[in-house]
This record gives sequence, structure tokens and C-alpha cells, in this order.
Amino acid sequence: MNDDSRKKKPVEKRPSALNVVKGVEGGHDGLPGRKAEAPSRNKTEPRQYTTEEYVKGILSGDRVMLGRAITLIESNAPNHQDQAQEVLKAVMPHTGKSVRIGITGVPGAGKSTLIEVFGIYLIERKHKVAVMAVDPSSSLTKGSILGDKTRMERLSQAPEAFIRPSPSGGTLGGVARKTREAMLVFEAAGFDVLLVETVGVGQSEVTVRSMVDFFLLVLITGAGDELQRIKKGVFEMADMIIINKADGKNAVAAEIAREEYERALHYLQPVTRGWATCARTTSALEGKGIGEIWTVIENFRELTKSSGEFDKRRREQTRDWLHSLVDERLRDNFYRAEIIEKMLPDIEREVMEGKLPAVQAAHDLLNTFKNFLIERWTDNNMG
Ligand SMILES: Nc1nc2c(ncn2[C@@H]2O[C@H](COP(=O)(O)OP(=O)(O)OP(=O)(O)O)[C@@H](O)[C@H]2O)c(=O)[nH]1
Ligand SMILES: [Mg+2]
Repeated sequence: MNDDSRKKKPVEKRPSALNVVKGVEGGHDGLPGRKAEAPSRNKTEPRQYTTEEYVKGILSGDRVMLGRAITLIESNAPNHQDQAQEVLKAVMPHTGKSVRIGITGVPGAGKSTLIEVFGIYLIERKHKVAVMAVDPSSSLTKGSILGDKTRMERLSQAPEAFIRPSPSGGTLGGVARKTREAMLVFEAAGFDVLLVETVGVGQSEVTVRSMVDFFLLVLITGAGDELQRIKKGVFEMADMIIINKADGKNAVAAEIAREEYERALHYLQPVTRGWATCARTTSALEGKGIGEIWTVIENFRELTKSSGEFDKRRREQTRDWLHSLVDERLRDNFYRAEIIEKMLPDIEREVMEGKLPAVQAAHDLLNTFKNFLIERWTDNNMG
């Protein structure tokens, strides 16, 4: 900040210990907001936290600071993003010690109900459970999330659990980035089981599969041809299939479906090397088969840890993520460059009219972009 801008913005007189500057809003974690640290007459200016405060809060498992750190990560403001990166870098050595579980399935299959009972099962066994969702369609009103909070009533009140709704708005890529970073923060805060629910819209299953160790597909019976109801690709990504609602009149049908799936799975290439995808029945409503989910996951972890597949997958996921971040940034810079914006409509038209080969057009555009970058670099460094 130079002297000029300081003059324009006179510093308000406040008691020195309460020197409050505009910063990140807290209380986004679904908890009632902490009593305001700022003087109550100045509610619009929440306190800004230092990177050290965030890091200390996360590592000590302070829920309120944890919620704030995730809010910081989810913020699109450039200064928040810079600080979020500092926080992430600092907590990096404390991340990785968890099992990351993706959960997908047809709408209404009982994913949220299952997460509630499974989460409770885990915290009763001394685990710390974080629940996240990847839902690029979720709006700012977070309507679907409110529904989930009531479905996860006990879990959302447990101190050993933390439920974080999907970051709202933006592209799937943006939502996924924020969720990945939130996972790291949860791990640093000592959460050892991370559950990521996907709503099963479009590409979101592929994205969630690319950020978890274990992928769980939740299905139900009784609505026509079972195998038709989900995209074949999703079936092939699963490490475990669950036929939920195996209760009451449905119990027998669920067991028959399970056997059918089990048979079908023999013909599929398993998604995780050395692991045979299996099918089980559950009743989230009656709490049946819940322990079996964990047994399967523990077996999975043991097997893939000893074969090296677990760590290999994580390393590859991180590498792929790096590449997709670079791809995204490059594309963004390219399409936002003024010169490209100007050129593109004409070039597109020429390509569409068959006057210019697409390969030549792409070559011209990229060359123009390269020259634009060189010029900019020269201006910045020589000028
Ligand atoms: N009978 C029976 N009903 C269940 C079971 N699990 C969930 N339900 C009911 O099924 C309905 C949908 O459950 P949710 O947990 O919201 O399902 P979901 O898969 O999260 O749904 P979406 O998020 O909307 O896709 C609710 O009315 C649940 O009470 C079960 O094991 N048995
Ligand atoms: Mg749900």
C-alpha cells in the first residue's frame, strides 16, 4: 500500500486491542457463529485472521477456526486465495493420514441417511468423520443442503464429525478444487475418515472418483432393470456396491439384486488393481449392514496399502490434479487475452465456412497468444 491510498482511507479510531479489519466471514460451518470478536456496533467488519492463527486453529482441531479456514479456501477473492495457499502449505506435512471415501448413487437411494448411520458408527469407534459434498448445481440458497442437515441430524451435532455442504456455484472444476483443499484441511485437523457425497450429475462422479481412495455406489431395487438405471461408467468406477433399503418387503428382492450384481461384477475389470469389487445389502433405516461397509473398507485399505496401490493412486491423483490445474489456468489465460477475444470470432467464422482449416486456425491463435506473452514479458522486464 502506498502513502496515497493510506491518505484516502483514514484509519478509524478504535481501541487498539480490537483493531479489526475487513476479512473473512466466519460461522459458515453450520455451527452458530461464535460470539463476535469485533465490537458489536461494527458487525459488518469481521476480524481477519493471520495465517498462523488459521494454522494453529486447524492443527489443534478448533472447529470454529476449521470452518473459517474452509470458508477462506472457498472464497474467490484473490487475497483470500493467496492466504488460503499459505495456510495449505503450512498444514501440508500434517495431511494424508485418512481414508477418503466417495459415495454416489441414484437419487433417493439413501446416501444421506447412510452417511448419517455410517458416520455415527464410525465416531462410536473413535474416528473423526468429515462429510463433504460435490454438487456443482447447488445454489447459493443451499436448499438441498438444508435437507441433508436434517437427514444427518445426529451426525451434524456430534463434536467428532464435521459436515460441510458443497461449495456453491461455479464450475465442477472449481467446486472440486475447493473440496480437495478442504480435504487437506480436515486431515490436518485430525479427521481420519473423509466422506464425499456426489449427487451423480454429469461428470461429478468421475471427479469425485479422482479424489478418493474408495468409491461406494449406493443402489436400490424395485424400479425396473437394475443395471439400466445407472450409467455403466459409474458401475465400473465402484470399489463396492451397496443395495440399500434391504428391509421389510424389500429384503428378499435386495438380496437377489445383490447376487445379480455380484455375478455381473465378475465380468468387469476392477477399478482398483488387486481388489475385487463386491456387493452388499444394507438398511440405513434399520442400521443393518453398516459395520460390514467398514469391514470391507478396512480390508481394502489393508490390501492396497500392502500392495502399494493405495499410495500409488494418491500420488497419481495429485499429479493428475496438478495437470488439470495447469490446463485450466492456461485455457483461462488464453481465452481471456484481449487479442484472442478480438481474433476469435472471425477465425471461428472462417473455420465454420470452410475457408480456413481448423488446424491452421488453432496454430495461428496459439502463435498469436505466444507472441502476446513474449511482448508482455518484454514490457515487464525490459521496459
Ligand atoms: N425403507 C428404507 N428407506 C430408506 C433407507 N434409507 C433411506 N431411506 C429413505 O429414502 C429416502 C431418501 O433418502 P436420502 O438419504 O435422502 O437419499 P439420498 O440418496 O441422499 O437422496 P438424494 O440426496 O436426494 O439423492 C428418505 O425418505 C429415507 O428415509 C432404508 O434403508 N430403508
Ligand atoms: Mg442426499
